[in-house]
Amino acid sequence: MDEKVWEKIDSLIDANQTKTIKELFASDPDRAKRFSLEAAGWFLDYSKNRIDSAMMKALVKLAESANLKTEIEKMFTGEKINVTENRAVLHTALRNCDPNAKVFVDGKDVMPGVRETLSRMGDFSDKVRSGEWKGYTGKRIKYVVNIGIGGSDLGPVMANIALTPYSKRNMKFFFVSNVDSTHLAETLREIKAPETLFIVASKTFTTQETMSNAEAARDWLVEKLGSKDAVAKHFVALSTAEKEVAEFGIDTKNMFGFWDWVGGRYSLPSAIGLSLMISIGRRNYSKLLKGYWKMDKHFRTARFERNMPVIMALLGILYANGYGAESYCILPYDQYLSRFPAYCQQMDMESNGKCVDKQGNRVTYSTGPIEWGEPGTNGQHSFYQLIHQGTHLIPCDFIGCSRTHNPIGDLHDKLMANLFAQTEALAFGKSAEECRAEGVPEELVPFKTFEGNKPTNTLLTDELTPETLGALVALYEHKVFVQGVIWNVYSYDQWGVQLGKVLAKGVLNDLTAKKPSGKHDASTNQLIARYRAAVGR
Ligand code: G6Q
Repeated sequence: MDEKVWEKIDSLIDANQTKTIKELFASDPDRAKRFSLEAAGWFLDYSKNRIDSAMMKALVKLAESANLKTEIEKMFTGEKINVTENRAVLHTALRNCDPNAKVFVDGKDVMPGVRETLSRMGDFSDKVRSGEWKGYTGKRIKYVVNIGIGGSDLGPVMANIALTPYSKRNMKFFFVSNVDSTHLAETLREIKAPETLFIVASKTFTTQETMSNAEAARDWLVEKLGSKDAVAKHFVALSTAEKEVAEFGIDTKNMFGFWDWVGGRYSLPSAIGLSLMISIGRRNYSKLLKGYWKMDKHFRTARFERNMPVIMALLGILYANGYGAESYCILPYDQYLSRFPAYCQQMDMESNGKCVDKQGNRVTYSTGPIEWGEPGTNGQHSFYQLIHQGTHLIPCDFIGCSRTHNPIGDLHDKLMANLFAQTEALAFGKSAEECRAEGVPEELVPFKTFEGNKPTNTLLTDELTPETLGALVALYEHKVFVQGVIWNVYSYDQWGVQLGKVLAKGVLNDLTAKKPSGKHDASTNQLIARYRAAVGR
């Protein structure tokens, strides 16, 4: 990161140390308006942050000094910015709705393939939704089970919940990810084989968890329907690995492909979104892509001072690197976004959880923050206490929708009142004087005082729709991208995940072999021995 720019930011932090968010509001009546903007159906109010115009200027310099503009173009135009895997990073091509767009990788336009897959997915989901696609015994599909993990699970799960109001209510959707047999077993209890479609979602088609669950599901289906021929009617694959898909026994006509330039955690708008498309239909799925695309265009073209993902990224960097904040909270005040924090957690922590810069040196500053969150108002009755009065600085994003899909009495007013009230309380707190004026006994004043000055962003949309969901996901994707550029880390590899995949194989051999190798450390050997004894090996 540019040290000169950081000197400026640090000096502004020092100068502002005594200026609380409350004082910043008091001295600037236009503040709320100035530090707000709209893009792709979302309104961002970032005025409740520890910033003024000088700070925002310095932060924008940070982006400029990292050549952000050039880096954005590199991503959108298919340059191989995922250097350690020698791959382009083109999730933006998946939702490029311009019918004339061309995007080249290795001299080949990828857009015809993107459009062709989308159209095949559309035809297939139409057939499943209408009942034209029949199972082996001639029954229509009622249950869809997506088997995948990580990037091949979290996006579809999050979006399926988020877009429930648009879902086909006479069908049921399940997501099996964990290699814990309980996950599959409990799902199998809920479904009927003749009416079930299994979607095996795996970019590599080699992931232990997914393949084990898929094989077990295939055995279950064959046993229930009495023939291996049933597999073709009940299994489809979402993958980049045609050979492995065929080996599994899935007809490659029923395989929906994608490409190595789609990272797992960015793959929701690829074939990985098939379960969602079946649920909400191809038209709503197109609207989701349109929402993504709107945010993509905003990100690519808006100047940094008015660029929503850039602003959110810069604010995150201010707290992580300027104030030493270690974590960061995402708080959706919409039950349909209940899995959005978990989805962002993977996207952010897998992308920027890196301690080595692009030159291969250990970084001297903190990178990706610990990200967490729960839907409001539940969190208010658990961990908000620590955000209000604990010793950690935890910047928060509050996300809300002005209209609910389910109006019941004044519940929605109450929900939104809570959202706004929390951001107000976090920013402005309650002083000792205010407590005394309320008649709080002197001995309780220290406990009932709220420092305030806690930074929050508020994101508002009129309604959660396929389009606004797409835009929201793209917003966070691009925020992560910008931070990766400024931290100078490779955001699109995940060697830590790969390590886990390799390690588990070695240990599995030792759990099941006649004699364990004893090659591990003393603790791991002991745990392996204890497990073997308990299961009688
Ligand atoms: C995502 C990661 C990881 C991946 C899973 C599943 O960016 O690479 O979460 O999505 O490990 O991988 P497969 O899709 O290959 O099964």
